[in-house]
Amino acid sequence: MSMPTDVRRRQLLAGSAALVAAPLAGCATGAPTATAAPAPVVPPAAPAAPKLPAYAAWKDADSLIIHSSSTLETKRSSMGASLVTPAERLYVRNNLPAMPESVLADRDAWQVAFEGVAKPGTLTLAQLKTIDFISVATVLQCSGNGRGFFPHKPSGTPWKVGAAGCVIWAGVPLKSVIERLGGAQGGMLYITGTGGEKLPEGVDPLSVVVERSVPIAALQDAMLAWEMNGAPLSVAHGGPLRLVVPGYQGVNNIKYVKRIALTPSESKAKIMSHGYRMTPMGQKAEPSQASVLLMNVKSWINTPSGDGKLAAGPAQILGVAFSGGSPIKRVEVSTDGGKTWRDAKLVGPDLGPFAWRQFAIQANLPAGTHTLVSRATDAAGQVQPQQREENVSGYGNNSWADHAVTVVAA
Ligand SMILES: Nc1nc2c(c(=O)[nH]1)N[C@H]1C(S)=C(S)[C@@H](COP(=O)(O)O)O[C@H]1N2
Ligand SMILES: [Mo]
Repeated sequence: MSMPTDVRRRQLLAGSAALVAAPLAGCATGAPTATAAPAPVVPPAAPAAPKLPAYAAWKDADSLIIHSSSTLETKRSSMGASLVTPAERLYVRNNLPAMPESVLADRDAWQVAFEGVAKPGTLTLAQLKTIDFISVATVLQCSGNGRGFFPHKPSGTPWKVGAAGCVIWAGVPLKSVIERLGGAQGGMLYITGTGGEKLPEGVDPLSVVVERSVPIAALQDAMLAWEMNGAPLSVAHGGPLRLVVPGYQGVNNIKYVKRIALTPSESKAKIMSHGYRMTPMGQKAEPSQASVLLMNVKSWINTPSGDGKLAAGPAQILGVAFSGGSPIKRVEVSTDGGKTWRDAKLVGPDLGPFAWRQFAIQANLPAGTHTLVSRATDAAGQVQPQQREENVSGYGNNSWADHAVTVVAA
């Protein structure tokens, strides 16, 4: 089913009460859409268009898979081919309901408490802006990106490739703020960031607060960002102020950051102690298991996306590759599911080790079915593996086989 048809049909049917009540099975059925039946035709299994949540109403719904009001995924076919992901298409993931729009009423008045430094205290965003400045491009990726390819169907959003984007931040280096506050107190091993969401009442705050600790070495690159892609940070992406830890998995990039503490140990919050752990199959999550910290080397193809028709013959294959802060050195592409490989060209601007690199390669795709895969290697010599690392919650999937695009050229 081609996308424009789908979109038109959704528009045609929007507002139909009968449709809203219909089962959401349409896309998977492969039901023909180009029948010559007389109008009005309401295909029995037509999908109701899920709506964007209010805090993200400005996003481009056609580019997104709306899993829920707190999980929006960029379609593979909407990743674009010019490096930076537009905010309108960038994925969203909220563990707690997004903060109200009112937090943006007076951005400069936003306060952050700093602890574990020689001179602890609270600084406003206005004050933070006077300390120093940095702008960095990073890949923002949920550690559950690719969960949808795990055969055991872990609980959580079944993201495929679109819980990731490459964006440009502007803000202040955290290091400069810490220096301004007299430097770290002795014995501090972690940077612990706390989200500003209002917590539900009647539950242990540690069971719900979004608070993550990253090794203090991350101070080298960490920043407090108030702008993304040239615009003041939206509530959807953590405005007015967000902790950005370049190279680290999404969850470590704390939105609405209200507290930064240098700490001798990891946060006791559940999202740190038991959430986001690489729990081996058949086991329970425990603090002793690896936490999702640095991103691993990964790439995938976005064009062709597998949606729509592909004309047999010469084709342009495009995709993205990144690692957790080591530059991408090489991307190989295979059009036969990994039997034979050729080196792709790295193209487009190089926005540094935390951004993704685009790659391109021309291929001849005769009529038939082709399995397109890509495999990235970073400057540290890490090679994207064929297989995912199995784990209970489906984190860290960088398997090249799982990210294959199957196309039928005709
Ligand atoms: N305060 C706060 N920060 C948060 C979260 C959250 O729920 N609350 N979710 C985390 C997770 S799991 C991810 S993947 C990213 C998502 O960032 P985005 O919604 O801007 O794409 O934010 C992280 N930071
Ligand atoms: Mo995430």
